[in-house]
Amino acid sequence: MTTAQTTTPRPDTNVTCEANVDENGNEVEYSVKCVTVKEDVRDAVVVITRTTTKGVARLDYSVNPKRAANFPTIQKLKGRVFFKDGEMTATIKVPVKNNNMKARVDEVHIVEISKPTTGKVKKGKAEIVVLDDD
Ligand SMILES: [Ca+2]
Ligand SMILES: [Ca+2]
Repeated sequence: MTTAQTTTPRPDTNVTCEANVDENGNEVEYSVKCVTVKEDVRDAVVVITRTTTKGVARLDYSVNPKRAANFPTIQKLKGRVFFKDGEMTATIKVPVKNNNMKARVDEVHIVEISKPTTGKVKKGKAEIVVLDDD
């Protein structure tokens, strides 16, 4: 008859928290920047910055209208964005559909980042402004 082995819980050395803190030992923070584009830009490139280059990370993002134009060029969007090891910035490409219609107002959308796999969100919301060219 075998006796059940009793194991003492030990710290799991496979778990690494290196991506949670920056070089100064502070918790990693993510910020998203506002961007203004012309309607014929094809993609509005939204830049997310983090306070480290270490480790991989993933965030969720969403794009929603704040001030909708009468002829919108950006659709609602949801997705995920990834940081590779060594990268301090990651980008979201938001497709912009050019049209021939004159907008009453330039449209404004809110891009929001959330749920980073490491660290925390510092500035989670930014505007995408699309300038009409008709
Ligand atoms: Ca146009
Ligand atoms: Ca237009």
